[in-house]
Amino acid sequence: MAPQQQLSRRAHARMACSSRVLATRVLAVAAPLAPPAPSASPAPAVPTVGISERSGLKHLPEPARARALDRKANKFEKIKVEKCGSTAWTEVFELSRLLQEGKSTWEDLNLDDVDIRMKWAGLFHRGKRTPGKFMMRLKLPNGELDARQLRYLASTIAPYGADGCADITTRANIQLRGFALEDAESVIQGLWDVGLTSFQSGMDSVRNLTGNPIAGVDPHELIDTRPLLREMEAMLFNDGRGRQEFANLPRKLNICISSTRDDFPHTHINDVGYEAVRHPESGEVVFNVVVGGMFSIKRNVVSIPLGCSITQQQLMPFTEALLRVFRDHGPRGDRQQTRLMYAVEAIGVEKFKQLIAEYMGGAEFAPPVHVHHEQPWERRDLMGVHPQRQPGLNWVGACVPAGRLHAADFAEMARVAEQYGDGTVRVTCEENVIFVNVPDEKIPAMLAEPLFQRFKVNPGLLLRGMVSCTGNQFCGFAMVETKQRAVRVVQALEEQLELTRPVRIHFTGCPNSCGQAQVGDIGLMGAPAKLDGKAVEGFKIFLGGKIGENPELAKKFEQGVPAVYSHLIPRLKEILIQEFGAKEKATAA
Ligand code: SRM
Ligand code: SF4
Repeated sequence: MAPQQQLSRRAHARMACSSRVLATRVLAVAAPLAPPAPSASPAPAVPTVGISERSGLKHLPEPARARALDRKANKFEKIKVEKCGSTAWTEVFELSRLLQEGKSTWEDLNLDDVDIRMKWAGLFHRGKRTPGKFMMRLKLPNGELDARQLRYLASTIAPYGADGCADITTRANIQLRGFALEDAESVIQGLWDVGLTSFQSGMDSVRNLTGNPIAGVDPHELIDTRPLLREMEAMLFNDGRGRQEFANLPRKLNICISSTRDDFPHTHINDVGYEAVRHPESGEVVFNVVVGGMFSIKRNVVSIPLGCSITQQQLMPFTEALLRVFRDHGPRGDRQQTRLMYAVEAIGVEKFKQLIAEYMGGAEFAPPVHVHHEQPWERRDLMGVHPQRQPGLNWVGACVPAGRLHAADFAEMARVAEQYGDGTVRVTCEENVIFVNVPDEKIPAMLAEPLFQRFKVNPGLLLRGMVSCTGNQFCGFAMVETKQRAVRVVQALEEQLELTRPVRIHFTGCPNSCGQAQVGDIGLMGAPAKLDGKAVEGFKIFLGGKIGENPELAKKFEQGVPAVYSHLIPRLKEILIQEFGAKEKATAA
């Protein structure tokens, strides 16, 4: 029976099954795939007597254990108590093999494994839109990929034909689409072989680590964020094999390191932001710590200073200790109130900092470093050709409309990166791609490559700043289609308007705001609307997001705007004319 049919049957079963467990075949608990993770600071002892090997309680010390068991704990805590998300990565190979060999069927599967726990292995069942197919989210510290990895990614989605595509994400990462669970083993193994991983990219774990997309070639950076983020990734996730100790956080956690005044990775909307600053006395580069930035359905808030700076030597143990404090002391009740900001607010900033110091064995932190700049700094535009700090070399930023990629694109990016650059690329939080280390003399031939007909190095003033989340093509939360609509709307606006400055338009399919509507000059968030008295797909409009130095979140401007082109395009035209100085093109009048 096709997974689609099985799933609809299973969907009915889900409603009838109060225990939420359908498994008729219980998979044996596989041995952990790798040795224990390296540890920068000692973990508190966790008593495990009487707790099953598979329970999420196994890695939780008190008082987190009590919170996870509390009757007010949210449903995901109950799912984790029953069986830890880390089992998804210890079982996924066996599961995939059993399915492939016909020794197991979709009907044998545990629904919580398929729809929830697999996310710890980076496998997201797209049950609502494409039943039976999975999205695989990678981990890509600093958004960096080399040609071998790009070619491998092409090979993973190519077999799925029209279903196989990929997206650059708003956390400078890659998501692959179209997978059958049967293929998980070979793809994950293949990712490891080329130095990539999908483990711990979803659910209550740390998301992709973001940094400066032009790290190492940037004339203005204070520090190269790549080695720091690679080390952090290796430490937090056991070299991509998964670290069970951090598989049961109260909620997801976003971490970034910013090394320039541009704040490319948006420290203000990350749960943990490390802002590189040069200490005026020692000359050393240290990190001011900000915490608690987040978007959600219930709350959108920028991060607050933790009131300290840390040294480069403290960066890894500090991060590890912060995660343990969050794991052990973070709230596990109402799911909408479990992000880091809630933990910091409940514990108090000073006490939270003190706990981190204690978990580090009595560390001391310096006060934050205040840096005064005489001149304001305009956040740099990464599109186009730019001289690197290495004389004679350039980085080339190209616009990938809405971040959508296909197998052939990965292969072309690999070829172009090798032929003209150093064989590597970086993907950005704006869902674009950057080629690095291109010698001056190779620029003209490189720009003549067919790839740049589609991925333009000098896109229009709207397209260059356009961002879009996944939307209803694949995402079950979406209230609207986003990616195709974003490209079409922006194209129409560029055809009809004369713009004098870039305007960043962010499309996001629902209030989770993965497309960061509150970050855009204009933010469009999927929301209900009515047209001629009938419910239609619509948007809430936000205006005035500022990024870089002194960031601000966009504010709600209007709601209930129908998403149909005949309404949306004229309304956006008016906004661009009234608020952003655009003019109607003479030919379009
Ligand atoms: Fe997100 C959940 C896609 C960045 C806030 N996000 C989801 C899920 C996993 C929901 C689901 O299971 O379908 C979406 C998967 C759709 C799909 O098929 O692609 C999804 N989020 C994305 C991506 C792919 C959007 C994109 O097109 O780029 C981004 C993947 C980043 C990555 O590589 O890891 C993505 N999500 C974000 C961001 C932006 C950021 O990190 O700067 C946010 C807002 C910032 C934040 O997290 O504070 C974001 N996503 C959410 C939330 C709301 C979190 C909350 O605290 O309530 C959810 C819902 C949830 O976690 O329950 C969510
Ligand atoms: Fe899905 Fe909503 Fe996130 Fe868009 S914003 S990817 S629709 S959860």
